[in-house]
Amino acid sequence: MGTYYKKSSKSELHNLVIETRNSQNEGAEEGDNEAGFATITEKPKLKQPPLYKVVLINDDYTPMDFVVDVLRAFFDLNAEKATQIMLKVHTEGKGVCGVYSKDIAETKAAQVNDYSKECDQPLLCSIEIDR
Ligand code: TYC
Repeated sequence: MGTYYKKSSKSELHNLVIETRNSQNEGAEEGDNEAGFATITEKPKLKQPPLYKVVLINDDYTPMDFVVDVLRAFFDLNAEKATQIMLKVHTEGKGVCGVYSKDIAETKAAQVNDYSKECDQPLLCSIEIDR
């Protein structure tokens, strides 16, 4: 409801915020401090930044070996893991190569698409929100 300032016995200026519960401070807890002033404890307002999945899409033309090489080169995967992901994409239609911040995910997908074009392969990579 407002911000009130009151001098404490130590002559320090204390910032006393008194608010009623509403949609903006859901989860806030009201109480009293040792000095008897009304206090409010609010949830931290910072959120975790979103993460994005880099997704490889199946097609009928790109050679399996090319896909495995791409996965090893751009996603730092070993031959076994790269083969697993390639086969998952091949059988299920798409598969996750990795999960990154938005910038990194966009860059990786663009690198794969640029490289595939350079090599005249139709292989496609996209990103999807993870959380
Ligand atoms: N389906 C392709 C083939 O049979 C292989 C392939 C796998 C292509 C994964 C794209 O993202 C892909 N040669």
